[in-house]
Amino acid sequence: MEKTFVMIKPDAVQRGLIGEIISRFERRGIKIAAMKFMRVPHELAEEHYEALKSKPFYSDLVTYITSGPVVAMVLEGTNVIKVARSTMGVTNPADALSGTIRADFALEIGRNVVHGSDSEENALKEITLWFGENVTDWQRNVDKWIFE
Ligand code: IDP
Ligand code: MG
Repeated sequence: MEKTFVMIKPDAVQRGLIGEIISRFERRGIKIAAMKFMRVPHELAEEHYEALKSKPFYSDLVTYITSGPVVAMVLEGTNVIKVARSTMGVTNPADALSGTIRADFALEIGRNVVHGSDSEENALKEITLWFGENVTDWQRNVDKWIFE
């Protein structure tokens, strides 16, 4: 079963949106395989966003992600990399479809409330970076009603 890395960013934590956001994934049928509430160390933020190092917004992005606690998660399910991102909506909340997390809870690209891995390669990289081996393999009783 596919896995992805999702983070509830500091703005969403400060705004009391943790439950709302997790509910969206849970209700869709996505399974939680790991979760932690934490302050992001500067080096971890830099490594997580390494691919964006050359972007003009990179240092603001690292400041944003380290500005308060986040909820880091590993989510599991059929096509979960793609499905988690479609549940989140596109990067700029102004362009996100209504009903997605970013459209429903955010206005600006630099305060877009959630992160989700964008490829199999990055999902694996991010899960390893944030959780190492601490991912829980478990069976839900409802799995047979969600996974064919
Ligand atoms: P994604 O989060 O939808 O995968 P990425 O292009 O990977 O989008 O960018 C990572 C994060 O960097 C975004 O979620 C957003 O917080 C921030 N970001 C991206 N583009 C901009 C920008 O043009 N200005 C400010 N922040 C940006
Ligand atoms: Mg990205």
